[in-house]
Amino acid sequence: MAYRWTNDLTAKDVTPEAVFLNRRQILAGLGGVAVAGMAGRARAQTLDPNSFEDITNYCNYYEFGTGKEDPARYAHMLTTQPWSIKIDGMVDNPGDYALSDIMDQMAIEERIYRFRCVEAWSMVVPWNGFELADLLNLAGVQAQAKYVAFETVYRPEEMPGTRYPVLDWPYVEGLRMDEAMHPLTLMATGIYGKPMPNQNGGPIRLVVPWKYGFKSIKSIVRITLTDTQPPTSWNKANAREYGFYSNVNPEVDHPRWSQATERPLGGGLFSRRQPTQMFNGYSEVASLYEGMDLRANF
Ligand SMILES: Nc1nc2c(c(=O)[nH]1)N[C@H]1C(S)=C(S)[C@@H](COP(=O)(O)O)O[C@H]1N2
Ligand SMILES: [Mo]
Repeated sequence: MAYRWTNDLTAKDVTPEAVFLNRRQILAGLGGVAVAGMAGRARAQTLDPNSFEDITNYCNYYEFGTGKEDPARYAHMLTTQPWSIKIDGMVDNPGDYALSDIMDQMAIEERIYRFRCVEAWSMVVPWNGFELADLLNLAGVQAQAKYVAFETVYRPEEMPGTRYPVLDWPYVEGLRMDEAMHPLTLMATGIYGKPMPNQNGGPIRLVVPWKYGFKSIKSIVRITLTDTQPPTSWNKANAREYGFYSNVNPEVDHPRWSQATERPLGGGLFSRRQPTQMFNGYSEVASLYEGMDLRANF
């Protein structure tokens, strides 16, 4: 497993180091990057990742408690080795896939993504991982499959937060097939080149950077290909507040607060709200929703 992390990704101008980045990283990994026509020079939007400390100590992982610091305190209780993912439903090769076998077959990339929680805070995370599409192709998606359903591990004895009926456990999420297959959609296995900390969804979690954070389900043990839209935890908990799509959208407010701006984490005293971007800045996904009313399909 080769890590190709480089701090050069935060530089304002991507200089000759760009040679070492593959096309996917240039198009997708930097999010805000536009490949300039001039002399093949790529120009990066400044996207300074939050610190490892910030990213791993301010978390949402309700299976370990609803406080932002609960996951960092309790998630060590979760056994993450060995780990396997059951892939079932409309696939040619259903079965239990050992994470170690999956990792052997995947090229691990770095992706620096903006991350926007529905609660209106945001951060920038240097994830390591592989595209969900690569895993789905390994399993062989059948033509009739239209959605992908995900499930988080559920072990009450290792997850003190599940004693409380905050959500209907296990935590479940879902994507439409074209969203799941999009090259931005990542199965993340690390942060800053380190294995994924349990509190951030170790050993493997989803990252869908143009959607609110709760779509990025943690500690995945099951992936099911289906022809019907799967139930999702937050939608089951409050359908009026949390839709299936949950694309970041500054024009569609949460019923209880505005989504027009967000508070970047880690700014300390100088923390200022910044405008929220449509699709969290990942405008390349807009074509997936062409012709859809994004207010009705929130
Ligand atoms: N299983 C599970 N996945 C989850 C959550 C959760 O409570 N349980 N919280 C979600 C929410 S609301 C957010 S904002 C992100 C937070 O990811 P982070 O803690 O790595 O920043 O995880 C998402 N995935
Ligand atoms: Mo969130």
